[in-house]
Amino acid sequence: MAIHRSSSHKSKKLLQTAQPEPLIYLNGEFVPKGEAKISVFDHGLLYGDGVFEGIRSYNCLIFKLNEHLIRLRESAHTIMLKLPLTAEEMADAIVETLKRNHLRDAYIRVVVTRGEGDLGLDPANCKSPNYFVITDKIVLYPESFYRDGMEIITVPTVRNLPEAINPALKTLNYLNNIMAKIEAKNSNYKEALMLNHQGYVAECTGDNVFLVKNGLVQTPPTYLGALRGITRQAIMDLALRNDMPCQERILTRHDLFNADEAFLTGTAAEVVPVVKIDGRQIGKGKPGKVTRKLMSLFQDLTRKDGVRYTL
Ligand code: PXG
Repeated sequence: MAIHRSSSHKSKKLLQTAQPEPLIYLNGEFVPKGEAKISVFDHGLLYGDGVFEGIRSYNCLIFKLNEHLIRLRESAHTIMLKLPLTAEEMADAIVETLKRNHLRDAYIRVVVTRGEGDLGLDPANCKSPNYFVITDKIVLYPESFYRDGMEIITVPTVRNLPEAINPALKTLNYLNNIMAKIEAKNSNYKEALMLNHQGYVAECTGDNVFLVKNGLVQTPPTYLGALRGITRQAIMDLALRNDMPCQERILTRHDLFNADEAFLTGTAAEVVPVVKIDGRQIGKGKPGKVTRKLMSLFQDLTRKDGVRYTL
């Protein structure tokens, strides 16, 4: 037993020298992942009280950084959480974290919690927010989804009511989406379509939804219960700039089932074609022409548009 332990300890050490631990920017300092810890009394953990953003960089270009930082500020403003850093300071922290971790292509997670406090909901218990930036590799859907399209399923969990926890807020309270994800996975699907309380299409657990019908690109208005996705906005802009009419429309499942094409958008997913929903084939059952065009335009955009950094 002792021999086994010491040998596994040694191999771990060897691995560590080969690959240093990622650095996390935590409350103004860079700390190795293993030491990046916050209190069990943090209200982000105790109550989901905090905000976050998920951002990507492509070949040393941070995509839509400003838009993400604006959304972070707006989420924080609504929950009356004063951000400890200005947008410029946050941008600098993100760039520095990417540099220190030598990442050209990354998934960037920015989190600000209410901070450490007493037990009890009152945020006034918390003296100062905890904030951190994680930069990591991004895990994508399998390549086959982008080539052949994916299948999704509508789940029973209804999207949060905008009058309760508005889905426009990117808060640490993601259980609504997690429940939907669990339900999709219980049925062996990777993504869930969520409806709002009136039965209209809202969004997926971490992606916005689009359809194409008779050449018109459509996505639900966010007031029905969806995040104002930054990829969603980029796709709407790209469509309009490239002579593809695009509108916000109130959509039902029926509209989706009978669309010519459908796709999802999100920072993690980018643009992913959907070819089957609740067992109904969408269009010809393979990624459509408009979807493929938008995927390609989006890819071009991520390669030329963004905040540049050097390693
Ligand atoms: N809806 C919801 C509920 C989201 O959380 C989107 C739509 C797409 O928005 P953007 O701005 O990314 O186009 C999101 C974003 C992850 C992950 O780790 C999730 C998101 C973004 C990045 C990473 O699962 N969700």
